[in-house]
Amino acid sequence: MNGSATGAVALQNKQRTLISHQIKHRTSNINIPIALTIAGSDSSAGAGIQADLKTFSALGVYGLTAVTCVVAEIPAKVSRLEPVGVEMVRTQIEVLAKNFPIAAMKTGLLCSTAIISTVAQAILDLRSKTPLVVDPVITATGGDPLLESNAVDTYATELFPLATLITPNLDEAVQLGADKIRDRESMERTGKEFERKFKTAILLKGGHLPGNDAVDLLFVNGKVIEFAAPFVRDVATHGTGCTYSAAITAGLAAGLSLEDSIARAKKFVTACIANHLRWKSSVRKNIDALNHSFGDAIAD
Ligand code: PXL
Repeated sequence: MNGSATGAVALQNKQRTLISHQIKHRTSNINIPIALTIAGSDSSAGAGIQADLKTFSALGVYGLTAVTCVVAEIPAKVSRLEPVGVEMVRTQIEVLAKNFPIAAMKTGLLCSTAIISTVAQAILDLRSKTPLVVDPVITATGGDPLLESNAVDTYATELFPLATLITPNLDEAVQLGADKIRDRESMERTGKEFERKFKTAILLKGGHLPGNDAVDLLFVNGKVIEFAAPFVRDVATHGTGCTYSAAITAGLAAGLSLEDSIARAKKFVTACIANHLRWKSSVRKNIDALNHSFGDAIAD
């Protein structure tokens, strides 16, 4: 080794020593709850598994992922979507469930009938009572279709019966068989009908109804519970559904009740929108992204 190389190694060692002195070692992380997301990858990282992982981290939960499809997109436009093979989807779920104490799970974009069926069977095979939040993703925020057109029935027959909570927005509710929802009254009618039909709790998200608040209604055990927050205007909100359902899942993983998980998640998603990031794009006017990075501030 020549003189300058020896000097470089000595410097590296010095840096290493300095760094290791700065890091506090904490090994007792066994109490960190674990949540699994079974969802698609969004290349622009505002939605999908990327949003789920950021949300889990912000809320103090360790996130695991089973990837169902890969989407090349920016917030306003989907360019290409490729499903992952069903065996690969099944194996991801199986190895994770065998090895980690998963405390709650969610599904996001499942993209095809075959993947919905595979995920439902893999979850059934776990024979566990782990809470499951199903976000029935059908269309991207920008309007592009994400789910095979005939796959909606498979949701209803195979996956919904395993769910602790289903979280449709108003458009998804219509695609799942509801009449058009125009007001609070038709929201209540639809939610009650869905709770009876799908035999599980429903969180119907009314974000797009007129008014100053974004109002969501939880239908559980025959009761209706309202969650409202001021509507944040003039932000492109790609990924809010994923973030909301991931935050609910994080709450369930941490042992909160369904109602408390939703109340905290509503605050979290509203704060992510209010504190959004914005960049100027060379091709379009702006790119907005949710800001997931301040979970502690709203956690309690
Ligand atoms: O926001 C819905 C959604 C869910 N999952 C993935 C997505 C999108 C929207 O584009 O890409 C992977």
